[in-house]
Amino acid sequence: MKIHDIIINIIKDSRGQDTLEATMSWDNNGQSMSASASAPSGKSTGSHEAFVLEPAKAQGMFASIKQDVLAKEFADQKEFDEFLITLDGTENKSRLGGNLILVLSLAFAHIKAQQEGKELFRYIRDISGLEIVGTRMVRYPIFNVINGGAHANNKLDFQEFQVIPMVESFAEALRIGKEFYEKLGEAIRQKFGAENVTLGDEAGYSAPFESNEEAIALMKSVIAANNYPLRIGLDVAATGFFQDGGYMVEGKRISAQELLGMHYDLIFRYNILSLEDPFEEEAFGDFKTLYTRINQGNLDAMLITDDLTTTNHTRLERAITEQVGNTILIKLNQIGSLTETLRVIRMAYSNNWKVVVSHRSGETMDDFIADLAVAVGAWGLKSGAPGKPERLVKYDRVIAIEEMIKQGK
Ligand code: 2PG
Ligand code: MG
Repeated sequence: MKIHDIIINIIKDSRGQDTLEATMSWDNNGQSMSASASAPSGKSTGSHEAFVLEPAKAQGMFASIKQDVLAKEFADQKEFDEFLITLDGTENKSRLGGNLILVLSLAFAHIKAQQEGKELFRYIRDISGLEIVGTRMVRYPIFNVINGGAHANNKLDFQEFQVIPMVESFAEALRIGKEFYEKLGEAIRQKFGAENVTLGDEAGYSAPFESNEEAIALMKSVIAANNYPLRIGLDVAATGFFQDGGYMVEGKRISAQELLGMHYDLIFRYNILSLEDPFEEEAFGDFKTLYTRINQGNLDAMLITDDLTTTNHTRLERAITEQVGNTILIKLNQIGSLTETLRVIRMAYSNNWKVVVSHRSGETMDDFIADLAVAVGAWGLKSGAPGKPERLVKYDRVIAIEEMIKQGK
């Protein structure tokens, strides 16, 4: 694949912050074709994530390598990504920037899919090295309907309070998710007064809840009142309230042991389906203790690692060896290229782990993660509440793909 031109622009993300967008063009027998990709950004970032280079600096950096990239011909995605990774030469992509490498990697995937005459999800599936049977889709959307932690200005320590529709079709799941989101909004406004309710970074509600459990209990009451087929999930994002060896929960410092008891109790009483980052990003041992107790108690809760594993092969290897959970959160920009992301997913699957593909709290209108989630047959796609365009485009793209697959495309 010969790239004709690449332009790196700076655009705004959903928080109004600068981020990178790459537009790549190629020559299709005299006709110019192009595609763009942009980088999201996290707020509760793990320390082991790829380095984010300030967008203006990344633009300058790109200017210095542009001719090298355009001069080469790339056989495939792997060759392209590895070329950039080698050019960068650092452990965490700090020279070129993980964000710069990522937008280039994703834009390349788009134009390579164009060249091969494939939809993006088909292209990703074909290069993934995974054996996904038939038309297996992403299984569940995960809607973050109440925002706390770093994503909202309220007292909630936990970052994300989610619902997951237990239905077959993704379109039906989205319909239920939207309906629940509206009903929950009414209940929250009624409880706290409309003037005290806002939206957090991921379009979930933010309100003056006194405790994490109060938020969960309200969700549960709306689910029960309407008989929705919804299970509850949480992203605790515990690194965010880990201080001097303890966890600051509801104004009190508690130990890992006490937090573990709190998690187990919530899982048990609210039939929680998924629990992400219940402890801080280095607490492999505490993850393992909780995971063991979940299994011993025969609870069907999934334990998801995000900041603990940061879509990183070495971190996942350790998590698997130490048996700390059963699901990895996948974020392209934590590692910084499509090739490395697919490698992590292969490793997860070959060790019977599940995969949840995720957005970031600072997002753009780029819907690449929807194609990725479908391509790898992810268990879940986490893209916030169905309430803001940058969140909805991802869910809508899955539904569009679902239609294409039905029509045999
Ligand atoms: C998370 C993410 C996305 P952020 O912790 O899972 O919801 O948040 O992008 O701020 O790291
Ligand atoms: Mg998380």
